[in-house]
Amino acid sequence: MAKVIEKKKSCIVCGHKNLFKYLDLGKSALANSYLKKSDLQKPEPKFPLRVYYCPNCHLAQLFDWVDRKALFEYYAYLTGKSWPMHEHFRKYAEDVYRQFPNQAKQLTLDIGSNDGFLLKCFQDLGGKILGVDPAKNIVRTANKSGIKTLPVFFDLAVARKILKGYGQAGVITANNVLAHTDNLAGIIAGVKNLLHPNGVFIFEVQYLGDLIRNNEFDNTYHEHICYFSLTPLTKLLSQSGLQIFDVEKVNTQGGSIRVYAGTTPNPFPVKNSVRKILLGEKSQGLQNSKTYKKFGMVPKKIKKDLVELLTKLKKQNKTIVGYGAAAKGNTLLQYCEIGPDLIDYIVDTTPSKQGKFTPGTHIPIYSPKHLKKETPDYVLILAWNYADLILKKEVALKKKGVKFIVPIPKVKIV
Ligand code: JHZ
Ligand code: ZN
Repeated sequence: MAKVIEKKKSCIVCGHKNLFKYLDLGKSALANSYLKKSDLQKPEPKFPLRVYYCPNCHLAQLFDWVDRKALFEYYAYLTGKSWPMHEHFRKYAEDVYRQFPNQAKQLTLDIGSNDGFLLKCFQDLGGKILGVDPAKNIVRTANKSGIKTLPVFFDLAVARKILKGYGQAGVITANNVLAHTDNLAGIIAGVKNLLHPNGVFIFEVQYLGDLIRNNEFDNTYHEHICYFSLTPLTKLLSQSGLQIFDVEKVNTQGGSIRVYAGTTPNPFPVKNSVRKILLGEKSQGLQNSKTYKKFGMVPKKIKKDLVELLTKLKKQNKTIVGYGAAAKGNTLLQYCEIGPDLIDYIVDTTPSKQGKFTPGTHIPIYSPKHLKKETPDYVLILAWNYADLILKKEVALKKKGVKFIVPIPKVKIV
């Protein structure tokens, strides 16, 4: 049974104790814990969802930490099932090969490799690959499909074992992993230990600058312990003998950054991109607690607008369904208290989510084929990070007169 294992009172990066609470979303069931029909009558654990800002190093971090085994050892999200990620990761691997051809000839390790989609792209380019991921259900299929993956949480001990068995890594990647771990120091120490002195550590994290700018409060859930800007990341890595030398903005997950680091002494020249983003963070107010305080008021407004709209439509006898049973959607639905009384069902391409119910709100999830069987009047796009692509893909529904609602950055019908 999942439980809170720690209430984190000090900053993970700098140890500062005087943290400032800026976001309180009440209690929430775990965002990726989809329920079977037989679970619906059972008590469902819910945990507070609160985020704090460190005025010393500017990290934003979760207060209530849930046992990582409950979060990650069985995992519902599959990279390969979100089709826009295919092109993203294919290009990612090509970019790494182009920029770091010598490093890519050595071992490429992906931490939090999920179903191995990115590693497969590296493998197709001729790379020697290895994955590490704690989700036993996913690792099994990754290994079956020829992507060698170790079913563990990556840390220094695991890094040492890999070093013995495979040698140093030229490339280490970790995408949507650093924000998710309760052992940040352990992961970084492992990377430092395993990376070749000329190797490159590349990772993507959702970017706090976009999260704040675009009201993406629903990206808060128990899996996400850290909400990163570049400033605390720079400190975190340098404390462990790694130096960031390049950073670029990427448009995944509502806005992310891809960060490149080498071990000190850094073999790579530090690019101007780093300075530019650091300066941008100052001017955006990411180092000012007022910005966070203001952001803390966003959820209430979105809840009011969304519930008013859906209730009005329901009164007009309109049918409304959800698109994409995303983890973030489960924060949104739970915080807004939107259940099957307003949303009939949600469609999702992930087979392991289909036939299940959303955590906390108990809305049934079906395959996208269901939209043809029971065509609704309105579709609420819960995977709003893909709204443009979904709208393009679903022109047939639009032609039938179906209307789409996007909840973030503000509630609107498109
Ligand atoms: P998507 C996940 O968040 C979980 P989620 C995790 N914690 C994280 O940090 C980020 O990813 C990186 C479906 N879909 O990608 C697929 C359709 O049905 O926004 C997914 O279930 N049809 C690791 O879950 C969901 O929507 C479609 O056309 O918030 C999207 O989830 C498309 C494009 C997606 O991430
Ligand atoms: Zn701090």
